[in-house]
Amino acid sequence: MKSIKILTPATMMPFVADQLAETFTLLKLPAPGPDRDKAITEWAPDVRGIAVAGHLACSAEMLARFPKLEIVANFGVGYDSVDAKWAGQHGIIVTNTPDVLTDEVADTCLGLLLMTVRELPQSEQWLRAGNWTGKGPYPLTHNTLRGKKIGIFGLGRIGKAIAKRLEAFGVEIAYHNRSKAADVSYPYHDSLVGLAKAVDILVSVAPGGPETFHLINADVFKALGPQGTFINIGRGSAVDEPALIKALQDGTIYAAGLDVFENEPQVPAEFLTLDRVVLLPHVGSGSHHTRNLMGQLVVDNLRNFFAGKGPITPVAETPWKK
Ligand code: NAP
Ligand code: 8YV
Repeated sequence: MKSIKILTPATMMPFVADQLAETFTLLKLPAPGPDRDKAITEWAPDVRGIAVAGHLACSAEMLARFPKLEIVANFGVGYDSVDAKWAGQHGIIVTNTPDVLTDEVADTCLGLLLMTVRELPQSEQWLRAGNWTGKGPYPLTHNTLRGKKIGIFGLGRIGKAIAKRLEAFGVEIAYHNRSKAADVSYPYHDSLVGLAKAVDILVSVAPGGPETFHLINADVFKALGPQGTFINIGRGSAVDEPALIKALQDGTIYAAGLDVFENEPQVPAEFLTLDRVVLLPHVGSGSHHTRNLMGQLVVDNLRNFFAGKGPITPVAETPWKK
């Protein structure tokens, strides 16, 4: 398979790049700028596979530059940075990394939820600043998980793993998807506003992309209400961030915990000025254990595909037909 040329950004994790270089001829793309563009123009005619993470947007325009492209292996379960619909229409397979990260992301989500509701980062900061001895105990929190209803927007693989953990916390769970899930008995809401109205805490683990773009908007925050908490572990593009900032500033909702943002790694400065907000730098799947499993799936998808055995985890828009 050494004659097969695979393109990847130079920032791809070494665990992945090293294995790809063992099997294929690996072309490492320089950082964005004129050098990257020159390299793409020079290499594009021969590239048959791309290994990519969110840091290289594979729009239709980008994919169209590679006439011999057969497969895009995405590092991540969310593949909103790849135009999979266009790929499907042009006979290109897209793969992602489902399941191997589900439990890690669900664990992180529960951590973020508890941090936000019980103000754990703020109280730790209180101790570090010497306030415990100076000013006394950290103030009691108004927020709690006790007696709360939690709504999950995007009850798929990760959403269900979050719900399973939440069951052990003794809270009520409800959800919104485009369609009712067959394998759960949690109350289903056919609208996001309806779900937000019915719960105290809204957790989004919905995918990004045009279908969810800014769906979590001012109406949703109004429905969640002044005691409400919003947690996002899905994608930042699903949230109207200015509306969220306003809702937090004027008390439309009480608190938020965010692992994802619309223009990562940029985080709107207003979030940093708000007291009842917990901010994480997209660390949902970020352990060596889980990132290695994801990386291995990227490598295995490419190796399997070019060995003629088909992709392991093709996305819905590009089903594998032998
Ligand atoms: P999944 O199994 O495909 O679940 C996605 C769920 O969202 C499905 O239940 C789907 O149900 C629902 N959904 C999709 N589009 C919707 C829409 N327009 N309106 C309402 N519901 C919609 O995916 P997953 O493995 O759980 O991953 C979910 C997302 O988590 C990923 O796409 C990624 O963006 C994010 N993620 C974040 C991190 C992190 O580090 N923060 C890590 C991993 C994943 P219906 O089809 O019935 O609508
Ligand atoms: C990754 C993620 O950190 O899988 C996803 O969709 O958001 C995360 O697990 C990200 O995709 C790596 O770029």
